[in-house]
Amino acid sequence: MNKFSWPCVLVAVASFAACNQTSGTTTAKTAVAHADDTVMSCTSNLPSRFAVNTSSDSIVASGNNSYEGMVKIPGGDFLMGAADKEGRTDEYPQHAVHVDGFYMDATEVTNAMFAQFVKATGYVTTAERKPDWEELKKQLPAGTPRPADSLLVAASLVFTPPAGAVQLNDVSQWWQWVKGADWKHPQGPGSSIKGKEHFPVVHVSWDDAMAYAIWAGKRLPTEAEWEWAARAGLTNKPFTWGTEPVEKGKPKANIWQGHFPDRNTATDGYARVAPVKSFAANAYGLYDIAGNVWEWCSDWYRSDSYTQSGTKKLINPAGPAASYDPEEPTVPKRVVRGGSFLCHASYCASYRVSARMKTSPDTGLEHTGFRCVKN
Ligand SMILES: [Ca+2]
Repeated sequence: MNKFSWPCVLVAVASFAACNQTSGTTTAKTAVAHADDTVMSCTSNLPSRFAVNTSSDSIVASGNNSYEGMVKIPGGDFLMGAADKEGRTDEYPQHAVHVDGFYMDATEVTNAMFAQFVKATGYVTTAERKPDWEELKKQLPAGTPRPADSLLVAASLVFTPPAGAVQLNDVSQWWQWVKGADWKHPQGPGSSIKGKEHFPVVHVSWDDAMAYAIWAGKRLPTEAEWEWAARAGLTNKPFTWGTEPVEKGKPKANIWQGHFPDRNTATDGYARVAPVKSFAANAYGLYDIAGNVWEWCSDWYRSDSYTQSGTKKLINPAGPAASYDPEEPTVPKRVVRGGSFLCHASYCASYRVSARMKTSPDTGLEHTGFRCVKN
């Protein structure tokens, strides 16, 4: 088990996991410095993680037009973004948005659902592909040394809790680059999804999620659709269930309890991923829209996309034309939403309906999945 060192993945994780209430900058820079010590610089343009065609060009739609497992989300108008002062900078200002009605998967895509897709198409996920150094180095600064063979392997990032309290600005303390970790082996070789058919699929990249969606005759939600669906008809409430703090009452979502990242009391019943439908649905019938696993959206991420929205109501916004994250300006990123089983009230709190996060589209992690929508 190697400490993760793959640069683009590392950058993505640094940004993704650095979801404290202020900024991910420190975390990302710390992680980049860490990468410099080990393999190569992260300050270049982001290389395609595996430098192979991970697009969904070869995926043929299954032709299945069923709406089974989906719930109808009505169209409507809302104010997108944080209504209170609990948001991070990129959640402001609130701005008026209209979305047309659509259908949304009631649950995150499960291992059983993803297995059907792989069986039908032979699709190989990003995490299962070995990096091609000859292609990869074309996108890195001249003279970048070749990483050790032990790092140029099919691998993914696994949550590995430290033995004791650690600085929260160093995500390498709890993420490890594990050879052989992928959707079928969530904790690496020796782990499996046997008996976990109804758990959400994880270790899927944005490319993987897009490929699945095409095959299923669906698509990924826009960020606006996702937030509208998470708000479930409530106005300016912080959570998909309303206003009650997440720690009060009965467990509302699969998050982290205890002390992050070293002590998880799992009082909600789950230390890692939970089977879908383990917690109550929101008013639209969506399960686990808060917590459990992050969910990919179709949009590129821009930290300033809300400030650029202007005052005119946006109709079915599909996000910016390109990505820009000032914390990692050379790394294109897609939006993820909803938080995960690693979100803790003191550290991340991304189970809030307006919380935004971002990661590079060629990165999968143990706490990242998706659900689809359909017109
Ligand atoms: Ca939990």
